[in-house]
Amino acid sequence: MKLYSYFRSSAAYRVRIALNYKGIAYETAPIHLVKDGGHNRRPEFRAINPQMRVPVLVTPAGDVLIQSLAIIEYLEETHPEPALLPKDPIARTKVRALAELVACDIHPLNNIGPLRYLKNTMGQEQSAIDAWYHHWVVAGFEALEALIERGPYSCGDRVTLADLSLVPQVYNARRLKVPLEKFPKIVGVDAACMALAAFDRARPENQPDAE
Ligand SMILES: N[C@@H](CCC(=O)N[C@@H](CS)C(=O)NCC(=O)O)C(=O)O
Repeated sequence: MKLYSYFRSSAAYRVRIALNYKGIAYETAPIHLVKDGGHNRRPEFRAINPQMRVPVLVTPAGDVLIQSLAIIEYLEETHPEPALLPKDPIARTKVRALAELVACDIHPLNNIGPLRYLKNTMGQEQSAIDAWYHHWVVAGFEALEALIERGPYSCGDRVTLADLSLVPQVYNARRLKVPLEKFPKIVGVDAACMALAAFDRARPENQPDAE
């Protein structure tokens, strides 16, 4: 497997955790999202992913897969153990809901493309952009904090897809200095996950393109 990734990309971080957790070997193809206006915008990467985003996973058969949650579902179907989704349909839906709360409702508002648009096209000051970032993380985390029922992980005593979404978002929140004191359950889940080798190996600092 080949993973087009950027060390700080939280969507790629999700997929790195899934690959590690399931023990699937992969090579990293780094795509710098910032240098020279973003190497993801080069024609050679656009030919791989017309959306010009990471992650992209290329399977040994040459299939090109995009969108982190879809890629993780593919990994779950092809490498069912250890499972990232519970078998019970209600429990599965709850796990997916927490994963999507982060991946669909927090992350897109704070992604590099929209933030750049706020700055370059809408002419917003950095302080206004930081306030926007904090606002949407805090709104999402308030809901998540209420939805986490019991630890040590987001949905109980097993790692699930929900944790793969949460941990990269916590990393981003810390990097952008969002205060997390109001979210003890989220901080606890993050700590429990980071104690696992699969999560530790996936962290941005441990990537070949880390700066
Ligand atoms: N929904 C997508 C989001 C992918 C995404 O937006 N990736 C970001 C990095 S976290 C990216 O490549 N951004 C480049 C850009 O917007 O120019 C997923 O989950 O894979």
